[in-house]
Amino acid sequence: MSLKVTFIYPGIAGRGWNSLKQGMDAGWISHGLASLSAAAKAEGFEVNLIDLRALSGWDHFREVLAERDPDVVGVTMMSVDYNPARQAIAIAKEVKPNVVTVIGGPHVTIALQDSLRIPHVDYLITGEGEITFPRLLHALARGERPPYRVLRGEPPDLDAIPFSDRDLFLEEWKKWGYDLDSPEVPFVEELPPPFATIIAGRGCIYNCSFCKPGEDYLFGKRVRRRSVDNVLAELRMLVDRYHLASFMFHDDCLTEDREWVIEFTEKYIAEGFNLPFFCQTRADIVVRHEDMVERMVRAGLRGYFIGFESGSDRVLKFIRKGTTVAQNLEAARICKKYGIAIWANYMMGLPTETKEEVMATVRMMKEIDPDYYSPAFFTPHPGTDLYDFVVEHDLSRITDYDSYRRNPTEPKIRGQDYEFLKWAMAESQRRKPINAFRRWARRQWKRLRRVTPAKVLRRLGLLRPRSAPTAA
Ligand code: B12
Ligand code: SF4
Repeated sequence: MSLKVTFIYPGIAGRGWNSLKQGMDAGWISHGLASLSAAAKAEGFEVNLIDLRALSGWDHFREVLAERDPDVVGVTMMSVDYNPARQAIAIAKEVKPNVVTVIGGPHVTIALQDSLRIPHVDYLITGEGEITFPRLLHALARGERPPYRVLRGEPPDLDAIPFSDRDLFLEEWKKWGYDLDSPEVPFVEELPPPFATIIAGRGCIYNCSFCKPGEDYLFGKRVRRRSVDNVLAELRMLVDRYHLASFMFHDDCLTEDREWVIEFTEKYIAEGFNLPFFCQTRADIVVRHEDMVERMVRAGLRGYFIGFESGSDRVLKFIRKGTTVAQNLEAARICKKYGIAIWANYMMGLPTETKEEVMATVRMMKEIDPDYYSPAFFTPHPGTDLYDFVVEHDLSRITDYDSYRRNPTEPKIRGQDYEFLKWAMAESQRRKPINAFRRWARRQWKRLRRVTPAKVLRRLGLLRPRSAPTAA
């Protein structure tokens, strides 16, 4: 018997219904589902997707789900997705009582007991799903019902699994009128469409207390990276299929593996790729490996995501970041030297953080003068050591799963003055006049360089417009 699977992407906690194309939270695919879809399709199963972000509300969801009439519903879930995931599963069982419901994703792995409390869930798969989920589908197709509700996902060989199924999302989005001709929504001017995200590996060797150890439960303590050739083959496929013009690596810290990066840049250039790309890195790595930065720029790197986090060395130590303020400033200097855009991630309102330390972050951000600011109020995420610290010290002000989103208006912990933090966050994004002027001048210069004598003559009406029809 062939089974029909409907995956559900529940990511509406951030931007809500009808929110596609509104930034990265609402314009990027879930590689978890896209990878599971590719694995299930490769084994002959019929797969489709319902992305809540593209729908208008629960009634709409109910209607679409009834039309799809799936045998199996698979839901992915970060902690922030708990409420919509729970609601989607309840509706699925209401619409079709004999549908088999399966959930997986970071929250299921990190907070299994909590996930087990969700009603109407038949199976929970922890860890990675590419091998275990199709195995479950085969069993169901044979009419078997595995006796255990919790199945431990077996980590796959990342070079052996098929590439993420981007069409799963793109085709679904198009059904609801989104006119995308890009696999994902581009988010910075340096990366033109068609744009896609790509993952070269899973896991992270670092140990920041606001992030770890949760991800170790998901992917293991070591990083498993795909071969460079496998990643390049995926890029080639993306160029052929979607005319890819730019991309972003999702890896937690791509640059942690210097040898991999060097091999990648060499082969990327040798094979004729020149697409601009962004990736995530750390300040200490940028400082320690300036030569690697230079190689990456030559290959096409246009921007780094850097977790600067704080302008206080005490706070950086407290969160086990393993970097210093001096490294943060030096990394920013190096990025500017090579013309790399800086996407600055940083936090305010950490436990034990004082107002003076927050002001140190404000000052640091003014020095760094990034191209893109990405501040957040510290949010204690389940599965992290800092979450446990917050719980132990009775500091949490999070009353609902929705508050795990990075919402800069929502108080997250006790002992912080959120009015002050809101002000500090805004102030951290106010550029020094000299920096603002430099940026303005650079923009004007860029604009001026685009002006050609022909354009000036056209403006003055002395030259025929380029698109004007010629006389027959
Ligand atoms: C890219 C990314 C994003 C992107 C895109 C997210 C997306 N659509 O997937 C953006 C920037 C939008 C984002 C936002 C956020 N993110 Co994020 N993100 C990541 C990152 C770096 C990569 C995700 C990824 O593609 N992984 C690779 C895929 C293959 O893994 P996967 O999705 O986990 O899927 C595998 C398994 O989980 C499992 N699985 C997954 N789903 C299902 C479903 C079924 C049915 C089954 C059987 C199995 C299964 O099988 C999959 C294949 O093996 C991860 C860290 C990481 N390295 O994973 C953090 C991570 C997922 N994000 C995290 C967080 C906290 C957030 C935010 C809440 C941050 C914030 N405060 O704003 C927001 C939430 C956005 C929202 N929905 O409102 C946390 C989640 C922690 C938690 N407790 O849930 C992570 C783990 C980072 C961390 N270490 O803290 N994120
Ligand atoms: S914050 Fe970044 S560098 Fe630190 S452990 Fe998490 S993914 Fe790794």
